[in-house]
Amino acid sequence: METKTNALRAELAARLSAMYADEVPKYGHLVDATNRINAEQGDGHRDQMRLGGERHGAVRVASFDEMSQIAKLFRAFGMEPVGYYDLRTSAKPIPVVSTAFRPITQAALDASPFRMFTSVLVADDERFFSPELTSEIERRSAERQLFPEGLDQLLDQSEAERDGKKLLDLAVEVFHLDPTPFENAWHEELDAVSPVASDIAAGRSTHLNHLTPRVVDIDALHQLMTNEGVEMIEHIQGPPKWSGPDVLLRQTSFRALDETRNVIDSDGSPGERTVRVRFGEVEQRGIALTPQGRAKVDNASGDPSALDDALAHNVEDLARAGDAYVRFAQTGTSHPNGLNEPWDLVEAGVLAVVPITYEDFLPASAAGIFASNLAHDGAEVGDNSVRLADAERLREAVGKLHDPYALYEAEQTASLQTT
Ligand code: OOG
Ligand code: NI
Repeated sequence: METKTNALRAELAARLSAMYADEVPKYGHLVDATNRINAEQGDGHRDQMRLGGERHGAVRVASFDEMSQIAKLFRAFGMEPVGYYDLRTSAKPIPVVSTAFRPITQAALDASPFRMFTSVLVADDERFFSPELTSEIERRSAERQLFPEGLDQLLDQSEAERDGKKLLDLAVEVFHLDPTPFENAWHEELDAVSPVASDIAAGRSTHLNHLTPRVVDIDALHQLMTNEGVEMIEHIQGPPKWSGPDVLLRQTSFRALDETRNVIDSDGSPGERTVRVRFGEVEQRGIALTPQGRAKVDNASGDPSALDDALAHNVEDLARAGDAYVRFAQTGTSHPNGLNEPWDLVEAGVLAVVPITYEDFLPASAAGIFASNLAHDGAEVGDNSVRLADAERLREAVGKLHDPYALYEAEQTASLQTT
């Protein structure tokens, strides 16, 4: 069953990629530039086999009920909710909270690492929305139907009896841009609060907001796209380029492009409106860091020399210092008597360490990606403090939120049991 699910996920990624390149042609250019860089520099990369097919996507939904539906859909593709991100706490607050649906076992990640960063509009956050606006968003979103006819019933079937081809067709439809005109005045009202709110809640359904291939050298990619005349966002998000191995996640994107959408004006006449919400992103993934390692990166605040001072410069020392997660693997050298500690065995050449790739997201980068691609910032929000209650609502909506650190820790521990 797992093999079938993995194949479905790989196929979903491929189908969405083709659909998105069709809807947003510049995305095709980005994938092409990424493939050129990976072809030049990808040889010997530890995740080489996963570079070509690696994509993450992003979608946004209007309510916690819709989040539940999306969770049900992704479960059929072997994608589980991992992590909680509150995008309202950033310098430019965005009225959403998010999780990422992704495979969680190493075998599933190797088969197809496709994941979806999924955000839900917190429509009742009074820092953004008036009570009237909240009830209007809630009323309209309760009437929406994210799933095409037949999808919900299909998801209720057992995996064995489910028609995989039908599942794929219907799933792709969920993320397709709905051409139905939306009400111009309603879009405007939401847009005044945040262009993210109008993107999510003005229409009748959701759509893919971006897709993201994985590149081995994001600085080279950023430069290449710029040289080829594509406007990129100003800064690569995430830890700076430094002299040690790649850590966590770095991301950049081409700027969201103007798209024309059909609208209905208040007098009922058809019209058009330009929106700028969809873009193409690229990511470079490095080793997963422990909370301690992560704190060191956060404290370095983007300064490469501070990072050089704070972290060891090779994978083995990063892991030995408790800053990064690794898998331990047998080298074939025989095991001397009396040695049991993993690091003693590494010293003796019995075990080697292999970095565990970071599979999650970074809230500051996610907020940066959101913010750099908006036509405008939206209304000023004074208070961007944390509201934990929404983490609980998200968890209830999706059933269970996996803790990313626990997954990496378990992977590292399991590798010791098989050595
Ligand atoms: C999500 C932005 C965050 C990432 O890669 O950090 C994200 C969105 O624009 O909906 O995808
Ligand atoms: Ni993204």
